[in-house]
Amino acid sequence: MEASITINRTVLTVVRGDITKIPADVIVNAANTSLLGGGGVDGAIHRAGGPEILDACRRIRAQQGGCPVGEAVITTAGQLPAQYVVHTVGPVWNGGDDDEAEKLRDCYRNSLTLAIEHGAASIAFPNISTGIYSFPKLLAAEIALDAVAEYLCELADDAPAPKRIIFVCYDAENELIYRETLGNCS
Ligand code: AR6
Repeated sequence: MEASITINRTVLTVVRGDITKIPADVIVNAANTSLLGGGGVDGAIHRAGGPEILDACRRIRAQQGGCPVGEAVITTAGQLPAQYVVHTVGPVWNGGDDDEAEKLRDCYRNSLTLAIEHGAASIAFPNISTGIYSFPKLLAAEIALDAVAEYLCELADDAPAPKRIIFVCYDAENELIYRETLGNCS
């Protein structure tokens, strides 16, 4: 069952599943600064999307030398049921005194900006930094939902807005946390 709320002109939805199977205009990847792939959702996206995605990441690397933490780049989605993949680099959790919260907010904001610039009506986010990078899941969910809600509320009335943002939770704990956190937003 889906949980959802509407903020401004956008429906926010929480689903459980594999983001590589979600049909959306933009799928967001939790990448690393090298942009050369890795484990977790990054590995799954490159496996399912095929080599075109890595080729595009290599071209970006050649131009700008990777992607700093909190920033985002956009590539083809290869064979995925999406038009684009936005690769953003979440912070490694380091106890909380290293601006991790602000860096995670930046991931969501910068990913939204790139996706909207590319005309995305639907955007799917994974739970950035909550796997290999060990960000506490509840805090990460609160930051994700707050950053996205604030971004949508700040959009001008005549600015393009996505119709749908999907928070894709892979594990049961994140799904429960997101459902509860989303419930507290309404
Ligand atoms: N679909 C949706 N979510 C997934 C999937 C999937 N197929 N697979 C895992 N997750 P992680 P991070 C969830 O570790 O913490 C990589 O090696 C997972 O349950 O993928 O940002 C990169 O190259 C978790 O909730 O990303 C970086 O080096 C969430 O995705 C590093 O990991 C994020 O977990 C980034 O670490």
